[in-house]
Amino acid sequence: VDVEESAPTAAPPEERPIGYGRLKRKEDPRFVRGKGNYVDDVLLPGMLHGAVLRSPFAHARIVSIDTSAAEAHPKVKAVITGKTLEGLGLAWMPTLSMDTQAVLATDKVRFQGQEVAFVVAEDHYAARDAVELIDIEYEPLPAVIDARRAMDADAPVIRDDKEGRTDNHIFDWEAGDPEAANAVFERADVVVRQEMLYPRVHPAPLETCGCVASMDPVEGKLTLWETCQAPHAHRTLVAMVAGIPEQKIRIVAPDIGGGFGNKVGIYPGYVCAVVGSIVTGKPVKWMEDRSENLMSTSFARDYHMTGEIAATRDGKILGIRADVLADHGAFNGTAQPTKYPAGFFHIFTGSYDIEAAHCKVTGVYTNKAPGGVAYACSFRVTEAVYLVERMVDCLANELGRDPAELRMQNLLRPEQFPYENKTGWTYDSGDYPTTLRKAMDIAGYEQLREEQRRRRAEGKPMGIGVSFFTEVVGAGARKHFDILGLGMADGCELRVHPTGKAVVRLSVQTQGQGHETTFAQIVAEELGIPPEDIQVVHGDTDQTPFGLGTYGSRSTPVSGAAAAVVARKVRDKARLIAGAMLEVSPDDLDWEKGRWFVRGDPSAGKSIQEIALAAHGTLELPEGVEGHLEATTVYNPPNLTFPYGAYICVVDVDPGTGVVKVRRFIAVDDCGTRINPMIIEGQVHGGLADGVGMALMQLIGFDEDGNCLSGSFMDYLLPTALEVPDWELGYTVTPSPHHPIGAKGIGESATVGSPPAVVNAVMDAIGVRHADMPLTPSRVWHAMHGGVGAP
Ligand code: PCD
Repeated sequence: VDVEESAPTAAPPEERPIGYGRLKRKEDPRFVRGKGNYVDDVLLPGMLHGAVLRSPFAHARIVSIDTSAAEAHPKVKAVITGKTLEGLGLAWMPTLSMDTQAVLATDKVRFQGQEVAFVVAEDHYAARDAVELIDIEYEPLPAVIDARRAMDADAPVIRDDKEGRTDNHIFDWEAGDPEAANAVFERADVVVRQEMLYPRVHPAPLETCGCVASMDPVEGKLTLWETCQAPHAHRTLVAMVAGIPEQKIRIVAPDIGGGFGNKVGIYPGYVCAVVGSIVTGKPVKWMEDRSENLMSTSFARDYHMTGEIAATRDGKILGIRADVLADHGAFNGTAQPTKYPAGFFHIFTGSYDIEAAHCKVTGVYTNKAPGGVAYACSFRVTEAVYLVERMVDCLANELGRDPAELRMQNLLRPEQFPYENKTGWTYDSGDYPTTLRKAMDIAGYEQLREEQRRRRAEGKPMGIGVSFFTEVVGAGARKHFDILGLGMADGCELRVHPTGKAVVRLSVQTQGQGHETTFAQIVAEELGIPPEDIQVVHGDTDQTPFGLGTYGSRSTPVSGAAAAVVARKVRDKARLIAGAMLEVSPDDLDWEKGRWFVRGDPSAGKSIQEIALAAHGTLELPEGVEGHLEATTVYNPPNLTFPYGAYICVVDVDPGTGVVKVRRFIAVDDCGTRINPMIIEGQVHGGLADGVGMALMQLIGFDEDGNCLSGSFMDYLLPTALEVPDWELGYTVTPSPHHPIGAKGIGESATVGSPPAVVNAVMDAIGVRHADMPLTPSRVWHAMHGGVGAP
C-alpha cells in the first residue's frame, strides 16, 4: 500500500483519494468464490436453447433455404429464418449509427459469419446439430475486402437492399480548418507524411455475448437477461423495434465477464432469442461461442490513415493533417454519438500547442463484420492518438531530435487551460510537462538512452518509445451527445433507510471495473456513511433510473457526478431535518463528514444515521420538508473530461528472429481526483496489457475472398503474463474543474496511450520510420531487412 494514500490526511487535499481510498472491492468475495452470476448461469424452468446458422461466404445471393430436415429433428421446437422475421417486420433492425442491419439474411449474405437462420431446441447440442441440417443454396458474388477498393467503379455494391445505392460510400466527415492548415503547411520548414493502418481488432471479452429471453405469455412482459453495457438503451430499443410496450420490458444485466465495448450494441442473436421465446412460449437462451464472437459480433478500429505534420526547423510543431478511410463492414453499426460519425477523432491534434489542423474521414462498406465498437476507446480516440503520437515520432526521426524532448518543447502549458483545440474541443485541465517529467524520472530516461547507445554498439537493438496522450471521456452534454436520439444524461437515486444504511441506484452498469465499490465510496465521501453500509444497485431496468450505459469511460464523469450530486441533495435535506431535531435554524449548522452540528458548539450535532431515523419517525418536520431521506437527480455534464498520460516503453528486439520483448513500461496517468487508487491501477494494468497486445499480436485478418482468418484464440492472440512486464506506474492529479468531485475517467486511458509507445519503441530499436501493427516477429524481421512484413 502506498503510504501517502493509506494516510490520506498527510497528502495535499487535491491528491487525497475519495472515501476510504484503496478499499478492497466489494464484489470480489463473490467472484473469488466462483459465486458470480453470469448470463449463462441463468436457468429457468422449461428453458430452450438457440443456435445461429451463419454464412460461409463473405458475399452471396441466397437462392433457397430448406429447413424441413431441421424442423423434423425430434428436439427442435422452432426454426426461424429471415422469412419468419419478415412476417413480423423484424428481418432488419436499426443500428447504433442509424443504418439498418439484417437480423437474419433474406436477400444476400454480406459477410462471412452473417446470421442466416436460428434454431430453437431442447438443448444446446440439439440446436447446433439441427443448424447443420438446414440446406441453403448460395450464389457466390465477388466481395469487397480491401477498404481501399470499396469505392472503385467496378466494386460490387454491397448494400443493394437500399434503394438507389450505386456505391459503397457511407459518410464524409471533417473537422478543423483546411485553409489555415494549408497555410501553415506552406510556410513550414519540414513536412513529414506517413501512411498507417490501425488494423481491425476485437475486444474479445472472456465472456462472449449472449442472453436469455423470457416472454411471459400471460402478463405480456418480456424479461431479457443480457450481458450488456447499456441496459436502459436496450430496453428502449427493444420497445421501438419489437413494438412491446416499454413498461413491459425488463432488461437485467447480471455480472459481466468483461465488456470492452463489445456489449454496447444489440446483436441479431438477441432479437432471435426474443422471437424464439414469443413463438415457443418458453424462455430461450442464446450464448455464442468464441469463434462466433470473434468473427461476427462486432470489431474495432480498421482505420487507414495518412498523417501529415508540419514544423519549423527547430522543432516547433505548426500543424497536423489527417486523411482517413474507415472500414465499417457490411452494416454501419458503429457505436458513437449521432453527431459524430468518426467518434471523437477531433482529438488527433493531441497534446500540443499547434496553429492549425484539419482532418477528413470517409466511411465505406466492405464485406466484413459490422458494428465498429469503441474497444477500450472512447469513440475513435485510440486511432487519433496513435496517429498523432506516431507522427510526432516520425518528425523527431526526420529532425534527428529526441522524441521526449521534442514533445516537451511542444506540449500545451498549464496556463493554457481550459484550452480550445483546433477542432473546437475544450480540454478542461492539465499540467502536461509535469506528467511527462515524472514519467522520464521514473524511467531514468537519460540512463536508458546511455544504455541504448552501449547496446547498439554491441549489435543489440534496444528501443525506447514515448507517447503523450490526451483522452476525451464522459459523453456527454445532452445537447451534443445522443445515440438514436437518446441523450446521454444519467439518472441516480439515493435512499437512506431508517437505520442509516443506504442504497444508491445507478443507470450505468459495471462489467468488471468495480462500480459496487467506487460508487459506494463517492456516496460515503459526501455523506459520511461507511461504504460497507451502502448498497449499489445497477444493471436492472426495473430497479434503476434511466441512462445510456457504460462505455467511453463515462461512468465516473457522468454517473459518478450524479452520485455525488444526489448525495449532496440528501445532505441538504438532512440539514433541514437536523435543524428541526436540534431546534436551531439550518443556517446555523455546519457539516463535518457524517454529521451536522451547531456552529460554534461542535458537541451539539446529529449524525446522518440519527437524522435518517428521525426522518422516518414522528419528529415534526419543517414546512415543505417531506418525510424520509432520499433524493433523485439527472446529471447533464457541462463538458467532457480530458484525462491524459505520459508513457514510456522499453523494448529489446531479437535481431535474428524479430521477436519483440517489452522489458519495461512506465505509465504516469492523470485522471483528476482519484476515487480508489487500487482500482485505478487495475484499470491501467489491464489497459496496458491490451495495448501491448494490439501493438504486437492482435489482428482480425481476412483472405482475399473474405474468409476470416482470426476466428479462435489460436489465431487471434491475446497477451498473457508472459508477454507483459511488471508495470511501473505513477500519477499526477489535476482535478476536472467542472466535475463535482474533480474526477475524470480512467478506464480506457491505458489502451489509448500504450500502442503508440510500443510501436515507437520498436521503430526506435530497429531504426525504421514506420511499420504497421501488429508487430509480429515476421513483420519486424521484414521491416529490419527493408521489406514490408507479412502479418
Ligand atoms: N475510477 C476511480 N477514480 C477515477 C476514475 C475512475 O477510482 N478518477 C474507477 C471507477 O470508479 C471505475 C473504474 O475506475 O470503477 C473505471 O471508471 P471509468 O473510467 O469511469 O470507466 P467506466 O465507465 O466505469 O468503465 C468503462 C470502461 C470501458 S469503456 C472499457 S472499454 C473497459 C474499462 O471500463 N472495460 C472494462 N475497464 C474495464 N475493466 C474491466 N474489468 N472490464 C471491462 O470490460 Mo468501452 O467504450 O466499453 O470500449
